[in-house]
Parts: sequence; structure tokens; C-alpha cells
Amino acid sequence: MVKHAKPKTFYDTFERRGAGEKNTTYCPGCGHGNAHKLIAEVIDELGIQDRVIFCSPVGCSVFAYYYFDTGNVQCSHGRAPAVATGLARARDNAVVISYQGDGDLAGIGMGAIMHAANRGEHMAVFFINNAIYGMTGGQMAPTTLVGQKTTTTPFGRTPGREGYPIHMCELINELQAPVYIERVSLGDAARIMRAKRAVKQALLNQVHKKGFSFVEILSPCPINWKMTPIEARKWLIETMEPLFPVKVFRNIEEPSVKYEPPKLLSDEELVALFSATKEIEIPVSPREVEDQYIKIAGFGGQGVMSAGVFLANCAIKEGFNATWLPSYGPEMRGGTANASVIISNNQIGTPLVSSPNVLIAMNAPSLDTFENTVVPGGLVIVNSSLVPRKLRREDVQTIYAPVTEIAKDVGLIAAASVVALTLYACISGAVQIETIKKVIPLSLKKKALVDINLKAVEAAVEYYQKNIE
Ligand SMILES: Cc1ncc(C[n+]2csc(CCOP(=O)(O)OP(=O)(O)O)c2C)c(N)n1
Ligand code: SF4
Repeated sequence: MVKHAKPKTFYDTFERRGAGEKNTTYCPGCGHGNAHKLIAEVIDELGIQDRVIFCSPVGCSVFAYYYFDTGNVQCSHGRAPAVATGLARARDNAVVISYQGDGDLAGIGMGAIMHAANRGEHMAVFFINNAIYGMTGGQMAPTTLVGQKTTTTPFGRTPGREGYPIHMCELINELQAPVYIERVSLGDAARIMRAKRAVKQALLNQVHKKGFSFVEILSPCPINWKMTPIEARKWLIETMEPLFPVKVFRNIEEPSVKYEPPKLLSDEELVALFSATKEIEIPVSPREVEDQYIKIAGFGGQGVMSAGVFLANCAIKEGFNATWLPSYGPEMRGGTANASVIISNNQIGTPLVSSPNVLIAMNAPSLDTFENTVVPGGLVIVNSSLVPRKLRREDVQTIYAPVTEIAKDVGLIAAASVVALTLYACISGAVQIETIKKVIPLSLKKKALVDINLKAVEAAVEYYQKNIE
């Protein structure tokens, strides 16, 4: 009988690149290795490998996806509980793990964890508390002990300067929703076995859809504590445990709030929810166009966001793939805002547009911000009604058009973005004027608005024929 084998949940080989490719990513004596092993063993024992989705943090365990042969999502710093929330809500059968260090969970991610706990999200959180920022070389963490020396508290943490350590189990225990909260330690073999029971309880809670489970694991970081692995385990037991008591804070057998599986919407319900229209039928073979990376920028309230959605809808109506990504400035109305739209015959990998080949600059700050991002040979449409200056570069095609005035002349300044889009369509040929005219009535509810926007299209076409063509 094999007693000590690598859990099935771990990959057979740990692929690493570059120096140290034959080692794990962890230093000798690090607790992350123990914690990983415990979690992997429990996943094996519960037979849930195919159901687990592991949210890897920022911190030393960022490379958990090199080890766990499960679903894996690498999350930005502190945001694993938010990502885990989405996963748990979208997949009924998933067992979701949020694995986080103390800098990650109790520092930058404090808000995310508290709200996930408060909502009672269905996830098992394993909180690796090593009282220090490991990966970045030993800075003070929220859990650093009073008196503990770190690179940012070289004379020891003092409450007067750096405040007191944060006790996460105690904080989360103030909330109503969590079903299970326990602090364990990796100080010695007996404690590691106790930790394994806690890991199992947290994962079983997910299997039985009991709710939010939080296991804090006191874990050594010998390298940053400047100790040998043996000294580190001793310090963990003798110094850390008295300040972070190892105990069960809460273990609710029968949660009062019952699990509600994710509600999947039918096509009809989705259409109704987004007030979308089913009238847009997607043709099978669109024309070939050069990929369009479009930035529409102006001030909030100028309609650049809606213009972006509208343009993407026109492209989709013609059978192209299209994406739309809004970017708001710090203020909404009156601030700066821009929408990125991509139109392509091919699949689109990312909706980000950092080097547009089309810029529609509706006001002066937008031209200042994006002029230099346009690729050479790109198209820049400038709303000369509001932008007093000319472009500083000569390697792009530039069209100056009094977009706001054209819109004003037809009776609606807010139609300026439709004027700009129509000019873009005329110049580039990427979408057809007929499509714009068909999509306007689908996008606007009021007949009066439809009419005036259709007039804006006519006016823009006329302007194009007289001044640009
Ligand atoms: C947004 C952001 N801010 C800062 C960092 C730098 N950073 C990487 S790891 C880390 C600290 C991680 O410490 P902890 O969560 O305690 O994990 P450990 O490495 O100790 O396991 C920081 C601040 C980053 N990657 N991203
Ligand atoms: S720095 Fe600390 S937490 Fe990171 S791998 Fe090394 S011992 Fe572990």
C-alpha cells in the first residue's frame, strides 16, 4: 500500500521555465507546499478533481496552476473572491477555491474578501497567513506581528506607526453569513493533520453547498523571517500562535440560508432583460474588410459610448465580428470618455484598442490624448466644431468636419456622434449607410428621435459628397 504518493490532483511533472526549472517555486520550509499538498490530497479523497476551480492569487502561490490539475484562474491581486463569486454563481457543480496570502487577502483585497464573506458566497477560502509579503521580499503585511522586523519595519512593527496586526478570522466571525471559520497552523505534524481536517471540512461544505468557508492557515516563510525551516516552525508555534489563536470560530451544521442554484436564462429572457431586439439577423458571409480598431472619444454626455454600441451593432448586422469596450474617465457627464470598437472578419481576441487605425475625436482633449496612439496610415476624424487645432502629425489621413454644427443644423446636437459615424462609414466603407439607417430604428424607441437621427445621416452623407469625396 502506498502511503505517501503525490496526489492525483497534482500534475505528474511541474513544468517550469528558466533557472530552477527542476524545483518547485517554493523555498525550503515554506508552508505553501504543505498547504497545496493538503488541498490536493483532500480533493483526491473527495473525488472532486473535475469539479474544482482553483483561483490562484498574486503572491508566492501565483503558480498554483503549475501544480493543480484542476480548473484554474489566475486573479489580480486580492480579487480572487470576486472571481470565485462569478465562478460559483455561474457553475452549479463547481467547487471553488480562493487561495490567498495575507498581503493579498488582508491588504489589497480586504474589501473583496469581506463582501464575499458577507454575501455568503459558495467558496472555500484558504488564507495563508505568513505574517509577511513573501514574494516581494519581506515587507510588512497587515498580519505582521507587533515588534516583527520586516524590510519596511526594520526596527520592528509598532502600533503607533503601523497599527496593530489584523485578525481575519475574528473579523469575518463578526459577519452573519459564513458557515465555517477556523484557524489552523502548519507548526508540526500534528497541527498539519488538524489543518487537513479543516481543509476537508471547507471543501465538504462546498460539495454540500453549505456556503462560505474560511480557513486561515498559519504558515512559515523562513526566507523572509530570516530563519532556518526548523526555527521558523518553532517561531510559528511559540510566537505566532499565541497572537493568532488556533481554533474553530464557527462551524454551522445546518445553514439557515439554503443554496440557490444559478439561474440560467433562456434566449427569450435574455432578450427581454437587455431590452434587446431579435430583429437583427446575422448574415452568413460578410464582405472582407481590413480589421478596424476604432477609438471614439469625447466628453461624457456626447454620446460616444452609445455611438460605439451602435457602430458595433451595425457591424454585427452586416455579419462581422465586433466588440465594444467603454472607458469612463473619473467623472461621467462632462468628463472624458472613450469607447473602443473592433470590427473584423475574424475572431477578436481582446476588445482593447491601444493602437487604433481609426480615431474619431469629438473634442480637443480627446485629440490630445489619442493623436499619437493612431497607427501610421490610420484615419483621424476631427470634430472641427469643438477642436480648434490641426493634427501635429502628417502620417495619417485626417478629416476635419464640423460634426456638432451639422447635428445642430438638423435640430439635435446629441446626434453629433451619428454624424461622425456616418462620415466614418462613408470614408472607410467598413459599414454601409443602408445598415446605419436600418439599425437606427432598432436602437431608438421614440419615432421623433429616429427621424432626426435619420436626418443627421442624410446631412452627413451630403457633407461627405460635397466636401470630402
Ligand atoms: C496590483 C499589484 N500590486 C502590487 C503587486 C506586487 N506584489 C506581488 S506579490 C505581493 C505581496 C504578496 O504577499 P502575500 O499575499 O502575503 O503572499 P506571499 O507571497 O507571502 O505568499 C505584492 C505586493 C502586484 N503584483 N499587483
Ligand atoms: S518567500 Fe516565503 S512564502 Fe514565498 S516561497 Fe519563499 S518561504 Fe514561501
